[in-house]
Amino acid sequence: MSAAETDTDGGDGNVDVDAVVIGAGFSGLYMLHKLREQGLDVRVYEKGAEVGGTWYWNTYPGARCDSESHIYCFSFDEGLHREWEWSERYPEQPEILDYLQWVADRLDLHRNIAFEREVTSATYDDETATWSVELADGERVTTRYFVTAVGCLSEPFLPDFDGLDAFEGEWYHTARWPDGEIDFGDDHVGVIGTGSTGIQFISEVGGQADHLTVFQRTPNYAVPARNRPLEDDEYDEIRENYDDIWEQARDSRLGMPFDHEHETDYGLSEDEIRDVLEERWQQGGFRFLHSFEPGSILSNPELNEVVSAFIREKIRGKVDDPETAEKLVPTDHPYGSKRPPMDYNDYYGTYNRDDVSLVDVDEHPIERVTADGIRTTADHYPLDVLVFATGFDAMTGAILAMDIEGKNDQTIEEKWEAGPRTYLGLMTSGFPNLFTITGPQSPSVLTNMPLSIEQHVEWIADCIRYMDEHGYDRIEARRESEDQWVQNTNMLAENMLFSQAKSWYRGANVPGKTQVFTPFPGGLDNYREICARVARDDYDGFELERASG
Ligand code: FAD
Ligand code: NA7
Repeated sequence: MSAAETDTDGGDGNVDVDAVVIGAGFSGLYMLHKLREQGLDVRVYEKGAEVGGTWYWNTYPGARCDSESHIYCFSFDEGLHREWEWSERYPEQPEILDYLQWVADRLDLHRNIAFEREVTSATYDDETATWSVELADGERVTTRYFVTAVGCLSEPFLPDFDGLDAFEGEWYHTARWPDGEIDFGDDHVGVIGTGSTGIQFISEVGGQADHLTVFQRTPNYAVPARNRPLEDDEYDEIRENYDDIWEQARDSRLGMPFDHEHETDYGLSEDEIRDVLEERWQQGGFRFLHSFEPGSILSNPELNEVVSAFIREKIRGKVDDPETAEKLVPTDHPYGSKRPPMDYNDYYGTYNRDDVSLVDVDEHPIERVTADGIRTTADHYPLDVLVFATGFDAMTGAILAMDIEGKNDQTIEEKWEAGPRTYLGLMTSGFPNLFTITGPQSPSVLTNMPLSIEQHVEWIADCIRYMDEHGYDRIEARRESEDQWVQNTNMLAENMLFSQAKSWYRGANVPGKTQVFTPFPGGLDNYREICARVARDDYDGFELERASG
């Protein structure tokens, strides 16, 4: 369906549409629904061939979410979360994609979405307070509001290894997995990366391939997910308490409705702490990070060391070969300072298999990809298939992939050269009427994202309604408010343990990327209050203008 054919009746006066939204994942779907409900003429551009975003692209074996299913969905519409029933605690990618397609059908969203259309650039015109958005095929669309719903984890990162183009086998990045089943039966498969994705892939494919070689740079703390089917009675209970569940999740640091046993470990003996951890270890998932108030685990080095040591011990207990076990035990970063991965399928036990081997590429870095495998500084590993579970250019990659030019011909790339600069993660000064859903310096990836996404979508929609009701045609973040917000976010992160890890939160995974902590670590609960106060105070910290000046 081409843009010209999408069901829009043309924007007011001098624009084609009122709002252009980029992306048709959780964010783009809800933003479209919300703005259309407000009577705006909205056009969504999606470079994929269907809705789903993350769950359209990440179809690798073992892909599933690590938020619990009953909260990894939309909460804004009672009909949606009461009617949809998840099959298990952590659904797999196909089920999540089905859910998002079901939502798009239920809300009749497809008619405003143009698929296989990539936005490549956008230019702001201060005269008319409008954006001219350009697509890869050269088409241009003018709009009042420009909303990026491009995702925090949608720009795959592929390390620039010499020799990849001469590799004679098959290679894939997990975020651009080919359609259809791949039979690894007789293959010697190599996988680079042991983050959340690598851990899912390895425990799924270990035993399927003739041999699986894992190239690990940094060992990770994987906590058991304790996945299982969701029983009917359990679902009945969820439905009965859904309003409380959502309220508790919204009013929490991570957007998850999990109580924590104790605020901190104050006054607890080491054994008492271990008992708390053991009980939460049995519950699994992010309930383990809620053994104590998550903020205290992520900022109190003594408590964190007790938690980290607890997990290290568990890892040693699962791996037969002590040498391999030591390679798998994280010692370079505190638990939680990198995104905590989940273990759905006996990840550490996978290394007890004869047909699975671990290569430490921190000790012996990868030199190059050869025609038939990988060469490290210590050895050569023949491979038929090479899988890059090497993550993403997170938080900024998808935005900076477009050439976005604001006031005074300044591009976002120039503006963010020393790291992203936003106010609330929602707007960046010099780029009026451009809203970034789950943008840098917002809670985003430190939370159960559907709730952060809903909060941003509702805030943006309310803001646009306020502007329309008050006759404003442009809104822009004030530079001083932005500076304050960036400073505040950096200070919070410095006071937590995040600074002690080379993480994608900080862009440390992408060579040459400016390293700053990009999500807002102050908690979704606190952040919601700040955003609500800003809106209540007539959008304090933003510059609002009327066309009539
Ligand atoms: P996305 O789903 O990333 O959608 C963005 C869309 O924008 C994509 O479809 C992309 O094609 C499109 N797009 C980007 N640039 C352009 C352009 N220039 N032109 C046109 N289209 C464009 N979060 C959680 O909270 N819990 C989890 O358990 C969880 N698990 C995850 C597992 C994986 C493997 C990954 C990769 C992420 C996971 N996340 C998880 C984060 C996940 O990204 C979010 O939960 C959520 O799906 C983001 O939705 P979104 O709509 O904001 O972005
Ligand atoms: P991550 O968490 O960024 O993991 C990427 C992995 O790839 C990680 O182990 C990296 O090691 C490794 N990596 C990256 N570049 C290289 C090079 N050049 N050499 C060797 N190893 C490398 O991405 P995921 O996809 O697993 O997870 C991202 C999010 O998506 C996650 O939070 C979930 O929500 C899903 P490193 O640790 O940097 O040493």
